Amino acid sequence: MLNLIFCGAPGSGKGTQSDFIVAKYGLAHISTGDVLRAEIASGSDLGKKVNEYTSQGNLVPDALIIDILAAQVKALGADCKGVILDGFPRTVAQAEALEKIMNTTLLVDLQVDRDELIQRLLNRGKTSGRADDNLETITRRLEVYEQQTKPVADFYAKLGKCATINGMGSLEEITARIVAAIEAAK
Ligand code: B4P
Repeated sequence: MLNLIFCGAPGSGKGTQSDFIVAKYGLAHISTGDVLRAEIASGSDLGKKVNEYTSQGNLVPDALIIDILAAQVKALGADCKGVILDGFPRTVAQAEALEKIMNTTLLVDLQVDRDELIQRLLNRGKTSGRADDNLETITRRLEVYEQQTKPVADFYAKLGKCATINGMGSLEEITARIVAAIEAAK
């Protein structure tokens, strides 16, 4: 099984690069951001609760997202070659919960300069219609990332399972760097 975590600041390219790596290795793909946006779009009570957090740039509570993620992991088929978790875990508590249900091969930590992150997300906001792609919310999301998500990479580094990847450059260059790190970890 090849079980990967894509981690990095908002706009670092987790979703973009996951798509290439999923196709190359035939993996399943779980994006917690996509799962939460689908829940909001459904208009459910859970979706309304989730929207209160995400639209302000805050993380949804650990207890909620851990249950959602665990259900997605359990639903993977027996013939699954592995999975990319895109945007999970985002806190150390989520990482600890994950390691009880999945054996992670590697965490890919995408590093992108702050100015570039803001530019990418503002550009995405012109077409995404996402309530969280505006300057105020982006600033809050970057703060949350520094405080709560950066320690997740340290958690996996201590397990010897973290690859720090330069996320600046063309899509192809970044994909090649990620593939090299995966091949070294397999
Ligand atoms: P996510 O959906 O995970 O979104 P993201 O961090 O904004 O984006 P990503 O890094 O995937 O960037 P993308 O490839 O799209 O999370 C949204 C929200 O959901 C969170 O803020 C949080 O509230 C909540 N949430 C999710 N998971 C949670 C969890 N585990 N716990 C609690 N809450 C959780 O790239 C961004 C843009 O850059 C795109 O427009 C792309 O085209 C462009 N781009 C990508 N690579 C580029 C490159 N190399 N050069 C130029 N542009 C590039």
